[in-house]
Amino acid sequence: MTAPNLVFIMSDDHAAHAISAYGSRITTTPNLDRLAADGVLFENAFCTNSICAPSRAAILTGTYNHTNGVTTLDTPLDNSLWTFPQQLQASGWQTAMIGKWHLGHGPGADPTGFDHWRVLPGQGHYYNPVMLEPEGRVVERGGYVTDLITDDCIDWINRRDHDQPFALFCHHKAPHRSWEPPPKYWTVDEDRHVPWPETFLDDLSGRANVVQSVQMRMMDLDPIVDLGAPVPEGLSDREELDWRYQRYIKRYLGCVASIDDNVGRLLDHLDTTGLADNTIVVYTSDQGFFLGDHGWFDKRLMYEESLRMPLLVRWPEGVVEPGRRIGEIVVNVDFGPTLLDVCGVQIPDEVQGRSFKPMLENKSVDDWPTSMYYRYWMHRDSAHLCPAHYGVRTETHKLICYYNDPMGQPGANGPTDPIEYELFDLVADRFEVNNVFADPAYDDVKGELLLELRRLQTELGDEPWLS
Ligand SMILES: [Ca+2]
Repeated sequence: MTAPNLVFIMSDDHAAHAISAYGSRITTTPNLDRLAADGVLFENAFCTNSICAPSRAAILTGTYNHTNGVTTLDTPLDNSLWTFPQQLQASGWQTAMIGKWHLGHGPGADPTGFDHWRVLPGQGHYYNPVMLEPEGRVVERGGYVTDLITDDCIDWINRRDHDQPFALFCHHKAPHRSWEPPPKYWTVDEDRHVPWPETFLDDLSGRANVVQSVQMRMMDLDPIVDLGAPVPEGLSDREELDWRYQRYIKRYLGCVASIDDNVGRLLDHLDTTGLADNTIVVYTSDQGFFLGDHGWFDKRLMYEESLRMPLLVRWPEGVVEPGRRIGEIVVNVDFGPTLLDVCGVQIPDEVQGRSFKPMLENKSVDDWPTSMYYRYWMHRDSAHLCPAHYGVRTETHKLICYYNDPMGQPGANGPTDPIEYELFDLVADRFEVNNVFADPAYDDVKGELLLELRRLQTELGDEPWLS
């Protein structure tokens, strides 16, 4: 087998439940579904910290944020750290990073390990974005960001050295806040009433106080900046809530539709150039997103909609039984070692993640972990007031400890709040509306999960919070 190529497509804040292959109730994504049909779909791929920069750093370095230092949005990536694209480059792959980087800029944080890079500064813009290249070059672009990033990816594929394998990182900005779809999708959903999620009217009773006070409600969206229009006069509270949700979700889904179109365009290009058979295509997002679930937008919390990453892997020469859905828990730090493994490249010992290549080949892995560790550090972040927490998720339960302390982390704010816990039985309560932490019937489960949390922290080298 010749060395495979890699096309790694990552969008920003694209929740799995906005992909039809994941059973979305609100949209269809035919091109992403193509990837799921021809490859495998991971039902339980989770991020280890549900915000942009930390998840990106975890993917690139194969390590948790307490190890790589990118704990919050205000902690750039030290670009002298090992990353899996660097390893691919050193092993003979041509590499390119195009689109959203969001791990800092300048000599200590610019992308490394890439033969070519052209990235958005910070969050970048949806329309007519500026893009950055090595040596401080600034490129002014005219057009819509998702189209432009795809154009650049296709262009780079065409002008690469055809004698070497390649690894292309196509990182979309969309569908990040503030949502600006392309003109094609401005009015397409105008007359549709998008159904509310099951937990849209969740009153959050029984959940931690710090969770009840996050500023992620529909009413916390800025009508002009986020929704593109002032709230119409004369609406009842419930009517305004629905107006906000419809504006929010339609703009979000318009951005998603453009991602899907452009994934299709890239897949078509691999087909027409004869590259598809020997190219691994990955689609993921840096984390999930609340699409009105629990009444919220945004991410950060360890709840399912935010924790879950879409993960689709197409690998024609390696995936056995295409169309399969894989239920094992995998995490973002596993992505790098897996892709190195698939490419036949050695995985260094410092990597904390583990290769799930055998799952692609439909082989069982006897000692694969059945729990995962999560930590969000950015206490009371200025935009959402989301609390600092860590937790453990198993195949059936989730325990979250809101330790509620900024701990001097960049971008985290005081004051410290009292420690609180949540425990969810994911089998009986998949929407996480019933916190059973204080329920005596769950005392045994609670004890086991507290021990498992501590075990994971010890194994991964993280420090528990101490009062
Ligand atoms: Ca993100």
